[in-house]
Amino acid sequence: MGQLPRSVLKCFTVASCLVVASGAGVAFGEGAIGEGDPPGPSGSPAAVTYGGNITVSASSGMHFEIAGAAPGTGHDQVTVTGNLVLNGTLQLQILDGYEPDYLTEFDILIAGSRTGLFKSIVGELVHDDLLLVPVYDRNGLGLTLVAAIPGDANLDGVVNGQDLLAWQSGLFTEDEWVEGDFNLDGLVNGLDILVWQSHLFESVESLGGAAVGTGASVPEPGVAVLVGLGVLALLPGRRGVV
Ligand SMILES: [Ca+2]
Ligand SMILES: [Ca+2]
Repeated sequence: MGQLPRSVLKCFTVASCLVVASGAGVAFGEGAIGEGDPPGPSGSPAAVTYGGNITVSASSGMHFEIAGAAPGTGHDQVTVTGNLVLNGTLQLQILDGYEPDYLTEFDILIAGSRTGLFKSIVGELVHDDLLLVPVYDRNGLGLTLVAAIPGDANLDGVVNGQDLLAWQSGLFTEDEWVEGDFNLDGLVNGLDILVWQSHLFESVESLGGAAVGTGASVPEPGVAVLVGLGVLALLPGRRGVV
């Protein structure tokens, strides 16, 4: 029997635990998610369904263990049948040195309806060229993690001009990875393009990785010109810092 909400909805301290679970309040599933503080390295991923509504407060968050691609056995998955309101911190813990193939997807949250986003993320970095990025409502309502190359906004396995276009369209107005928030700080601005620039033309193939899904395409040589000409001019207040 799964344990909700305390074990699933990670409270960083009891005093700051402002997560509210309401509605039918029936939790079922196997194992528990996010037990312990912090969870041990030998934790056990689980899939749990909560038959109500869950609201995550700004001072709290949710914790997910990732050790494989299969929900419930490889990684934590929480299904909320009601409304899910997100805020606070998304805390990821990669177990046992797991290194997913590029573009592997992990549906960690499934919701009847969803509003809000996690405002910060920890534990997303697998290594310098691979991280788990949050993508909302990718496979139905909820949250999916995608194993991505830094800067790959459209998640096609290559960092190129198409990702620059995504960043441009999201500049100063959007707040998600697919819109150009490459450093995952909730803002799309000049700092993100530095991430994109440092990984430009990297692909799953060039990194020696195995791709899941659509695979990599050929980079566009012409993008380098765009980088040199205009990008640094879009770094507000960074003169002398970068
Ligand atoms: Ca791309
Ligand atoms: Ca950003």
